Amino acid sequence: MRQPILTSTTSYQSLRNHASQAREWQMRELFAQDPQRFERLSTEAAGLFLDYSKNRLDGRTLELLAELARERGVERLRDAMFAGEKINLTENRAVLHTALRAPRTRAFELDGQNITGDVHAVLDRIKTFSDSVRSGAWLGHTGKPITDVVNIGIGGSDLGPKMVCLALRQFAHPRLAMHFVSNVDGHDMDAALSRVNPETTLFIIASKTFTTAETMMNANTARAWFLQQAPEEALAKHFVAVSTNVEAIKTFGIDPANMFPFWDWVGGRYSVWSAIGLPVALSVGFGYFSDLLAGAHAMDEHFRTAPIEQNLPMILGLVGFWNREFLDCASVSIAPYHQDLNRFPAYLQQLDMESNGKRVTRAGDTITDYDTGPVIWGDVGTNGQHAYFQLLHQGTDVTPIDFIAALRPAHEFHNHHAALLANCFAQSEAFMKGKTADEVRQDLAGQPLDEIERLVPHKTFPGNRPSNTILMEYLTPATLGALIALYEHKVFVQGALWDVNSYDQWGVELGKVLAKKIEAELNGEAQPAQHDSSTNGLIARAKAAV
Ligand code: G6Q
Repeated sequence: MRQPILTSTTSYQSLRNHASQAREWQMRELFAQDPQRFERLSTEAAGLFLDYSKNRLDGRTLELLAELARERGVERLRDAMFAGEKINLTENRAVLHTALRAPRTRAFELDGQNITGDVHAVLDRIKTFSDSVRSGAWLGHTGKPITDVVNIGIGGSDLGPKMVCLALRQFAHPRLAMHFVSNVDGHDMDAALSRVNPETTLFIIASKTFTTAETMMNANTARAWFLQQAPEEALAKHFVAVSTNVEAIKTFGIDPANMFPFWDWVGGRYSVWSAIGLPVALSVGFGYFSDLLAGAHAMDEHFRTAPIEQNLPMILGLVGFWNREFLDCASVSIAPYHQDLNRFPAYLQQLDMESNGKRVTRAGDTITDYDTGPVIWGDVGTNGQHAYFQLLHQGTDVTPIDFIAALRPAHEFHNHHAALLANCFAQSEAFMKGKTADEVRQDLAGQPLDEIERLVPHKTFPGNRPSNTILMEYLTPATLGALIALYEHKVFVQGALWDVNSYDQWGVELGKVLAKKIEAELNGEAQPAQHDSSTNGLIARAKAAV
């Protein structure tokens, strides 16, 4: 159904009027005027605490944003997603990653069928398989236990399991080393194969479609490498597949008994909860994998039932929408102050940008008068502080930041943890407060006056720069699950506000076909086609170098 254009809605127009004043607000003053600001603008659920008080908004802003969410039917669309309606309109698919993390007792309907049984049947197989690899009962073809797992996949079939395995390294099995090969660049495969022994390596070919060119090339290379050192019948002990495409798996030579299925209603970037999470179950064990799912489910229940004003994903989505739409913030920086979350920004980059990087509405109308998904980027603190935080503090663009931290460490170097948290909190304070010219003058007191005045503009910080802080007690499978689900639903909320289909990815599909023609030309299998002079020139240089 065609929605009214976002900018024509009553609540959007009220927000626009409100924003003309809010743009002038100084957060320093908002904090000074309201000693309860932190209490009022923070909330918690599913083991996560969200402080959103360091944003340029007040209670009225939030009321208006909640009104907008109601007018845009965000709750209605959320309910449709949970009910298995085919809200991915361009692919005519349901969006049911939430069903992957629901308990056995909870029914999820798709086309009148309860799918929870299918989900748990695959989970049971993941448990049996991961238990046997971890215990050492599953043996390689020469009778040795598995020591290395190589996951071959790309995009959604790589980023999630890789990020989670790194984040949960404290829980990992000591005998099993995890490797992830995604890039078609042979250096990626070369690096992994140089570290493993075919007798003790398990390859997981992870591809929803089982047609993705990079993954197929990598899978074939891994198989050829393996078969140079082992007989054909050994494949069954060393190659398993995760996919929705049984036929393609058989053609590749993997026994369907070694295939872990999932379904077309699971989007690639939402698939870590499915069999695509097999590397996670192998690394941390099925018990912790279940805790990851349970943490996400707790966030699902919160998202599904809590009123907008107390709903973490709604709030995070609405505040981000405010920054993007009314304060002109074109990017968001993700700053986990936790080394084990070092792949989290890359993971969110795909989740958010592939979902909401769209320029037409769900009905196909071109969006001309508002902005959609921002650029997502970042790195762990404190590293980022010594690199790009300069631009965040003093550049001409205002970039909101999400700080993420665990209150307690999983190590015993407590002085390190105090230093880490101190940096995290000090940064958000500095972004909010900035440093006035008078404060700089006080700092420089004692130096010659003309020298002070020369330095003042350089050492002044505008402040008033927005940030959220998300805290958890420990980084555990459950809190990580809740954190990922929080961002999934945030992306949902923003997609609903912007009226874009967050669940297709035609830009990614384009990439899957684009290179084929040139690859054939580079390999001499096709005559050079008529490209532009730049592309022709580049192809010619590459051919000359062979
Ligand atoms: C995710 C995207 C994309 C996809 C990869 C891999 O939402 O669609 O990143 O996951 O292109 O696709 P396959 O799993 O089909 O190989």
